[in-house]
Amino acid sequence: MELDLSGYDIKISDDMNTWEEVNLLYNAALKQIQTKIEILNDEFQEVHRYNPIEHVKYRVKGPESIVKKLKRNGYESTIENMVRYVNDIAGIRIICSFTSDIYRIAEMISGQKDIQVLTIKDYIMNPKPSGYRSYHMIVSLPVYLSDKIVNVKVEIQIRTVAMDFWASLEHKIQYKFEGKAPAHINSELHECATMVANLDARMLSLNEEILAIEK
Ligand code: 0O2
Repeated sequence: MELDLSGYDIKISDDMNTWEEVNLLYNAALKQIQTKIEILNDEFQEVHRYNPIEHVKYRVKGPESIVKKLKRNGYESTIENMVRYVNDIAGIRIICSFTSDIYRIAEMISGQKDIQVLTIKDYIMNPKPSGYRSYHMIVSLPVYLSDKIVNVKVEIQIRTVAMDFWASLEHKIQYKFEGKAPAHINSELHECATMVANLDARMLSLNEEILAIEK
């Protein structure tokens, strides 16, 4: 994916990478993680006869969002700041069926030798005040270029189908109201988030019961 930066006030210092190089690196990191996730899913299918991953979405953050995030956090729009302070330029969202899959997948990813886990935010154990639930990891992995190895950061969000359904609608609502949704909508969303958590717990327990019978 090409980053079109015309029209954005971004300063590129002489000794820093060009946008093209940065873009190439983040795309390369996403490709590598994509392959790793596919292999892990295939292996899991082979061993356990079961697919933990429903689907995966990949994206490189658009320049407008990167600049907005830098400004919001009080940083000048330079490539150096972007690489240092914006952790989710390359983002992956892994959607699975059950909450237990989330932790299994996170463990499989962090167990890979060339992946370094920089931060973990477990919004399933500690949901956000909005009700948002998801498991976030910022990881770093080496990208091999012809003359150097560069460590590139990727944000991995792992959540169930139900959590994803909630997060998409909540995101749309917050976007529509520019983050200031009426109180009754926020409280309805929070109630729905609790229902989603209950649904996930009941579906997991049903699945475990079925698996026990199969054994
Ligand atoms: P966008 O446009 O989705 O990319 P950090 O990225 O670590 O510097 P932060 O906000 O501390 O900043 O990270 P956190 O809490 O891990 O959130 C990162 C991303 O999670 C957000 O990206 C959202 O995609 C998602 N997210 C976090 N909280 C919520 C929430 O309450 N509702 C929904 N729907 N999504 C949420 P961005 O950069 O905010 O936005």
